[in-house]
Amino acid sequence: MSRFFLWLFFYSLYNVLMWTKNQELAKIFNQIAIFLEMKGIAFKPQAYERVALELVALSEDVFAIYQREGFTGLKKIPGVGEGIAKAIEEYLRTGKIRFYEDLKKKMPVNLEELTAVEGIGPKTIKVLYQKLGVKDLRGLEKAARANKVRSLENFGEKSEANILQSIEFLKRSKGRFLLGDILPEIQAVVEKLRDFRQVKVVDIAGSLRRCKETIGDADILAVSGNPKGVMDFFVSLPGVVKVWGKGGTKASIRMKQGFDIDLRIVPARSYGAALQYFTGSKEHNIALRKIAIERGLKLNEYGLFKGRKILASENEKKIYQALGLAYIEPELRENQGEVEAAFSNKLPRLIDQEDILGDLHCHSNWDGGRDSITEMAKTAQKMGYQYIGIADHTKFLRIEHGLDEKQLLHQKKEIEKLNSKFKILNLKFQILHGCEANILNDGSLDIKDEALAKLDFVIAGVHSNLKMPKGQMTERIVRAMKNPNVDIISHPTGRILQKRDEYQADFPMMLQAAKKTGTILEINAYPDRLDLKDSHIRQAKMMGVKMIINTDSHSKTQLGVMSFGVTQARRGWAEKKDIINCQPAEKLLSFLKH
Ligand code: DGT
Ligand code: CA
Ligand code: CA
Repeated sequence: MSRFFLWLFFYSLYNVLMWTKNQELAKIFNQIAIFLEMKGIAFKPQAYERVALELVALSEDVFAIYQREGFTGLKKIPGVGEGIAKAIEEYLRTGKIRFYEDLKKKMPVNLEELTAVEGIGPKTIKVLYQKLGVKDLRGLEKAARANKVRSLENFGEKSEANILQSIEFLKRSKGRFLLGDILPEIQAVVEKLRDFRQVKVVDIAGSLRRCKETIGDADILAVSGNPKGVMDFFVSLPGVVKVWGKGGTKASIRMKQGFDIDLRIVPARSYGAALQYFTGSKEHNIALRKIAIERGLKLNEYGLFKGRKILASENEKKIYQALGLAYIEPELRENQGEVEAAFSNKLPRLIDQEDILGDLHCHSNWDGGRDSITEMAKTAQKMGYQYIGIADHTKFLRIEHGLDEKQLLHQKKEIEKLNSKFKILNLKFQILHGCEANILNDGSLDIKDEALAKLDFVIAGVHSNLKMPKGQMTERIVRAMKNPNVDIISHPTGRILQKRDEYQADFPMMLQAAKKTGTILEINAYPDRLDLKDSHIRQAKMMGVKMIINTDSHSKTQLGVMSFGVTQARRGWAEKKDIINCQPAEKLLSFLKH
């Protein structure tokens, strides 16, 4: 598959998540679920949550379905019964759902803000509101600082301190957006600009082009014969809620999702220099400028100059060349040694999306996942993969419907059946059977070794007791690595971007243990995890510890987030040889322990 089609595929897969009405409704249904849970109503919350999930995974806009098939069409959406269909219809016709408005009136709390706090759920929100009048994040912080939270039933000094810590974390990450949330939206804006007649060239620059895990604002560059026309078009795009500034060649806007976009129109003859400059990072640019000065040259957003003579300006690659450097990929431009490496021709050959041949950390509907093994496999084949690994949760995780030894055996039979079908059809594709076992407090696993030994691969991860002291947590993970059945450690540091920090664990010690035991570390591609992070990936690579990029998908659409894992790996200087799912299945299995 050509790179363009791969890109298109991921883009459209991601776009599936972008139907706006579906998303608005999903948000409302999730909030209804929380309100109902506060009231202690059974089953209904799960029904609303399920429909919310179905809506975001739907491959069509509900509004289009309703226009075409009316009420009956709505009822065909999985999980949607009479009542929910009526609510959807009401929303599509009036923009409101009265039942939801009533719930909000009775409990006027900012659910989005409060549920963002780690450890705060529906029941807690209710108690906090009823006993302390807490409505939003500010109110919660005030109550916790006044030591009022600890006196509530089921709370204590420790949970109060945890709440404050979590609020601090939220505040620190405020104003930045997850790459995975913002990229599809910016790509949509770029497409609109590209389709606009007067735009000749348009590209993403800034931290988005460098694929940083979080983004302050989006930067777009364009070339046009009519900058003013483009400016007018840009500031009147649908979704613009504020225009911060609008000049002849530069404009800044805020979109309704809360992020800002800077658009700059630059001359075609200096496009390369501008793209280089506005891609950054600032630190990388400063390092380049220093090299230019050392050679008696001048580098700015208009070009590389020797006196008045232009040495390079139109083409970004030529700027690096004229500075005596190999071309540096955007993901590396952080002044972390890439300039020196480019100088001595020692830059890594970064991995590419096309190098990925499969995904091993995928959940099916056997545990809490949404789609069947067959559907997951079909999507993986469409993506051009050679294999997919099914790694459902094991029994300790009850809320995720973790599997026990017996269920794993049943699952194995189903997978064998599917694999023999692929063989008959002569497909170059196979399903590998694994699981994601839980690393318990003492480093043992929640499932018997005999059962694990029968699988193609075993992933193990920490999912409970995340706040252990450093020494204990390190020992816990290292002990799991020593288990001869454990091949891969999932999301090794446990962070959730903008929600919680890494576990307290000694990463260098984890690396040493991984190296010694031949354990593979996961780069979890899920946009709010990206775990390992870039600097960890680089350390692992330097130690010769192998890694695998997995999506941790709980539905087939989520398989598309692989691209975020790939760019993260690139930011960590990873090459094909470092990442085991760049290898065909046979070779990949040879990297595992058994
Ligand atoms: P962000 O938006 O915080 O995620 O990070 P960036 O890297 O996108 O930063 P932004 O939007 O402030 O600026 C875009 C690029 O413009 C930046 O990566 C490098 C360039 N730039 C901005 N300010 C300066 C500066 O003062 N000096 C230099 N050399 N470059 C700058
Ligand atoms: Ca930016
Ligand atoms: Ca900017």
